Amino acid sequence: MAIAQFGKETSSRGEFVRQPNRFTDRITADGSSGRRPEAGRYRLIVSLACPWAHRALIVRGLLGLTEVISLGVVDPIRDERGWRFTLDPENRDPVLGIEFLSEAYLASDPEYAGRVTVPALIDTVSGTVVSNDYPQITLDLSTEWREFHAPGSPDLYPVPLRAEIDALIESIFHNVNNGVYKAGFATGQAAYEKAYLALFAELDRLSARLERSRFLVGDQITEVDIRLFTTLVRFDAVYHGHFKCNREKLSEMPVLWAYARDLFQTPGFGSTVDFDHIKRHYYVTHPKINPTGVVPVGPDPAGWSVPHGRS
Ligand SMILES: N[C@@H](CCC(=O)N[C@@H](CS)C(=O)NCC(=O)O)C(=O)O
Repeated sequence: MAIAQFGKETSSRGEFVRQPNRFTDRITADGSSGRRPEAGRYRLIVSLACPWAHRALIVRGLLGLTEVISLGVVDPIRDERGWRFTLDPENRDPVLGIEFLSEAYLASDPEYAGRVTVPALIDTVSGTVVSNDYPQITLDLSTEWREFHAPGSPDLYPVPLRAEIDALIESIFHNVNNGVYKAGFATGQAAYEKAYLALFAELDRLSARLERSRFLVGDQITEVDIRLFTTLVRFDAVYHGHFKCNREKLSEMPVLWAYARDLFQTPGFGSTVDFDHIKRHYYVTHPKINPTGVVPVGPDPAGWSVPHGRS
């Protein structure tokens, strides 16, 4: 069996099995979780390369929470000690005062031995991790932080649409968001092909759906569009080549490509996309997949600004 990129998360059949999220505390509007929303107290740590962190970055912006929840951005390249704050003066996060995200994880759980992941929501008072539970972080920003939402901000998780949104979230997570990782991190042919087929079957279903409606659930952007977007925007730059998801490029799937451009051109989306961080992260930090660490120059991002023609 080939050597896996993440050995502890690879099954004997060569399948990638993602680790559970360790920190799952919540910040709730009524404080019943022991924490309530507070302006300036919590800090969101992201990598601009990471699709799971990217969701939180988009939602925070769309809801007008940028002055309420501060943002720290890690270097897209991890060293053996993990995510680093080398983009900040003196290589330290200016608010938390730490050089490595692992310091916050270990302050929260000195025994922590899993991967130190982004996004992470940190309590700036204690310096500990409140949550690295990325699916819950965005839902809580939408539903529990309402008192701080900017006037007129969208409802990304409307109550009457939740059953439909949740069902799509589930299949998109398994087949697309995590599906590209299952293809890319597979160490066996069968595991890879299974993930590849499931991915493109789901993309075909989504494409058919998006032929009929502008967004995944009706004519408004919801949480599930954001979750699909963060995978689609990385597709041609990374997943098509590096993760071998190459039946077609996104730019060769007309409906999905126009839909992705529609979102990209919506305020709060395109400005959060950093193709340099995205490409350097994947191509440099997966040495089992790309041993040379050479980062591709293309594709030309100019296509993202071509009018999408959707309405
Ligand atoms: N928390 C989830 C998802 C978040 C995640 O995987 N983030 C990636 C970046 S896209 C990360 O932080 N990886 C750190 C590592 O692999 O050491 C997980 O543990 O799988």
